[in-house]
Amino acid sequence: MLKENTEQLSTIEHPSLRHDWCSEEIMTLFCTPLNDLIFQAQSLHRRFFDPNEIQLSTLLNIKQGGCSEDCAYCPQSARYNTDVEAESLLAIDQVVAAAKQARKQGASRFCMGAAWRSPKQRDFNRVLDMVGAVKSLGLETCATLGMLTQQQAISLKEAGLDYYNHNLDTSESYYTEIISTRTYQDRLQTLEFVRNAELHVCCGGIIGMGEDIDDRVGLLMVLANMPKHPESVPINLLIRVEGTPLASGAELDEFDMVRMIAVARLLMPASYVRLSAGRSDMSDALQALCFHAGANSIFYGEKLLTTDNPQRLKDEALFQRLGLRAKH
Ligand code: SAM
Ligand code: DTB
Ligand code: SF4
Repeated sequence: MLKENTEQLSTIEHPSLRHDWCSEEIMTLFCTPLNDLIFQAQSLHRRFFDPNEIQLSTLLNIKQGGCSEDCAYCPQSARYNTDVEAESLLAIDQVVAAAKQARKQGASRFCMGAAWRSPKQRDFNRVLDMVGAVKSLGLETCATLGMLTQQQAISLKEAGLDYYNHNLDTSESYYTEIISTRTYQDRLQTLEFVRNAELHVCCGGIIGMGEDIDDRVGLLMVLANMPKHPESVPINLLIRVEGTPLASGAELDEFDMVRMIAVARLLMPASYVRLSAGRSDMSDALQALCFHAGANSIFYGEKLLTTDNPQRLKDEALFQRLGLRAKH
């Protein structure tokens, strides 16, 4: 079935996509009765995607812990006392073995994450080799390594990288409550370098960090008004990890996740919206509602970076019950 998003993953966007959203319009969507919002999102979703197909990405933490940054949500920051041990960069063989396993289990994309502010040259050269090796297995490749220079983005593209993940996390104004060691502008700069290098952009954020609806509006407005929408938009539910400053925040109303996904779907209809971190704490029914609201991608495999993700067999059973298929 030919869907309208076939153009999104090429260089030209579908002509109906908008990049001029204002905050009032987005707020109106957030305040729409849930039944109406989901109906709108699901209707638009069907114009661009097969509604029963879900893209699967498997994550591997190639460099765990010991990070210099102070992101208040993150168990890998060296500033917080969490259970996460600092380790050195994995060897290429270890990465290739994990990628083969992910491919065997049905993932279409393999995402390599490193707990860095930005990559150092020696490490970076090894990551380039990892990207080439994973690409040659026939998997789509994604990396999230922190801030990049323009040249690093170009080198990653040349090595065979398909996607670069770099999240804005929240609105520009709430960002300073969460991270002090780099600015929103720094993040936007890296995203621009990634785009210039003709890599696909994977960019989203986290809800449940104590932000208000205006901050969710602000984040989605920045994403939707980029010159080109990110091809992939991960929506993470904060995992409250013991030892991090956000460990004891208030729990979120679960329908907030559904709304966030539905609004992301309406603003960026040709993008993959990923129901990302936090699925381990969600019921099957809530996840089903998120898919109905337009989520069409997940992280697949028992582990995210340092925290648990649903067991593979549990996800397979859920897909079976919902009649969902993995995208190849
Ligand atoms: N160090 C790189 C960076 O920050 O750009 C890449 C890895 S970093 C762990 C990738 C993303 O994971 C963060 O931007 C954030 O959105 C997400 N993340 C980290 N800890 C999380 C948590 N406790 N709950 C939900 N999402 C989290
Ligand atoms: C994204 O948006 N979420 C992923 C991935 N991109 C790198 C990471 C989630 C991390 C959750 C906390 C952890 O496992 O350490
Ligand atoms: Fe470091 Fe990334 Fe965690 Fe921030 S989110 S502390 S940059 S690993």
